[in-house]
Amino acid sequence: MLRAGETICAPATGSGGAIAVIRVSGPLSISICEKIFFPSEFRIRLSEQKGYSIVYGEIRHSDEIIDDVLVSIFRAPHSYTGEDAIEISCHASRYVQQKILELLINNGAVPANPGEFTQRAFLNGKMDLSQAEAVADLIASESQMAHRIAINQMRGSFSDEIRILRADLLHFASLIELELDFGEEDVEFADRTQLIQLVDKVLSVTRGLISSFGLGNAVKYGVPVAIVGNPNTGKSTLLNLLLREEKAIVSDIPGTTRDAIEDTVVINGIQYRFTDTAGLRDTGDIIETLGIKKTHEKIETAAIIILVADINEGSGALDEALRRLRNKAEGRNKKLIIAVNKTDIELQGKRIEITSVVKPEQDETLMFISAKTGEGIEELKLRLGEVMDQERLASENVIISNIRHYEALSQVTDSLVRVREGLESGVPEDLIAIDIRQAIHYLGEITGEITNDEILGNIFRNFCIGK
Ligand SMILES: Nc1nc2c(ncn2[C@@H]2O[C@H](COP(=O)(O)OP(=O)(O)OP(=O)(O)O)[C@@H](O)[C@H]2O)c(=O)[nH]1
Ligand SMILES: [Mg+2]
Repeated sequence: MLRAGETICAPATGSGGAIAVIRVSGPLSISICEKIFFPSEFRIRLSEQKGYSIVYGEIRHSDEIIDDVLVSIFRAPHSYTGEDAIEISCHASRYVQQKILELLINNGAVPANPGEFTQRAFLNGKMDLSQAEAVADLIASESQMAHRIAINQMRGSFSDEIRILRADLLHFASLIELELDFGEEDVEFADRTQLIQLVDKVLSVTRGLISSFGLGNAVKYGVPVAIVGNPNTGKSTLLNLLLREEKAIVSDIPGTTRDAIEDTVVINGIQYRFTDTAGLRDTGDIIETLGIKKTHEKIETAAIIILVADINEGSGALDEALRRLRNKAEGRNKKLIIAVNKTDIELQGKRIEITSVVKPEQDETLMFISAKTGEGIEELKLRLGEVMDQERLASENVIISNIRHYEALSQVTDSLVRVREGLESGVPEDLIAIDIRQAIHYLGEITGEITNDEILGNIFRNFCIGK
């Protein structure tokens, strides 16, 4: 997998646009490019240029001019990868790009693997592993919040936090191991109470990070929101309104929606994944029954549920729907928004009746909307943001969104819980030291201080080519 001596090349830009960038990195970058690139100022030699300079000229193959290009020169270690590197800005024709890559390869470069530029940056110490992962997250980010989490991680705030924890634990380990060295003499260098305090401090940080994962993960992939309710209450109308698109079929026939219909939209900086579902009722229709089964599955996986009710069906129907939903969501940390719909055709007194009978519990909100006129929709959107803990997202707190980090932090926490128990119940130092070492190991895996080909392979395989 490691082939640091090679010079790699790949297109760095996606399809579309007028200009494309081809990236070259490795010890022979400049000399390979010199063979195919001819500066318009003929006295200029690429190999004599300083880093961060740009040269204008032609890419040629024998006598054939392939393109007018700009060549940017980077000198090790001042490049993304830390190696000598070249970026060729050419026109975005697929033919031109292919031709330039061919020329580069014929002159000694090799095609880059997915993520190989970033992997080299990691191996050359330009960034740690969690920062490298954040690069991929940044490229994939589609909302302000996903962007914020990625950029914080890329700038190293998460890595810093992990490194502090690791340093704390290394200090702890050294105290314990010192005692081990003096094993026979029964000395205690480390004050137990202080050790317990240190473990508690680290534990509170790792637990905080772990608990941010649900939020971080939802923000990264779109917060799953299930729109559920009785047939004909206006679920599909609401979906279309939120997506600003006629995505789902709307009709006055109960049981119109049979399959779960899903799409994402960014509202106030957060991406949501809304799923419109088949209305819940007993039916003999086989297809509809399958749809209703899907609705139940969506309720399971949603972070937020919007229960849509028809205002004119009154509190009885709503209470019944609510009771069933609460039973189903019992014990799971789901937020519920009760959206009483069709306020535009409210029969007199219905709103008052519903408000006086239906009592939202904790994590539930009752609101009145019209999916037809848009009344109350802004409030609904705001409420979605509040439910998503927007303040916490906007704060400087580190939020993790990467399952690999989550799993490593869970291991750290498990090890530290054992350490704490061990300290309290007087377990021998050598056993405690093992758990401490394990916690340190897993923290090191996050930043890449400890790594192996398998971990690296898993991470960089998911990158695109050219990154
Ligand atoms: N007046 C009024 N009619 C609405 C409103 N929302 C939906 N409707 C109408 O109610 C009927 C049912 O709407 P749908 O959006 O298809 O309802 P649904 O909940 O998706 O229905 P199923 O898919 O059958 O479960 C349609 O005729 C809509 O035009 C509203 O806010 N006001
Ligand atoms: Mg529908």
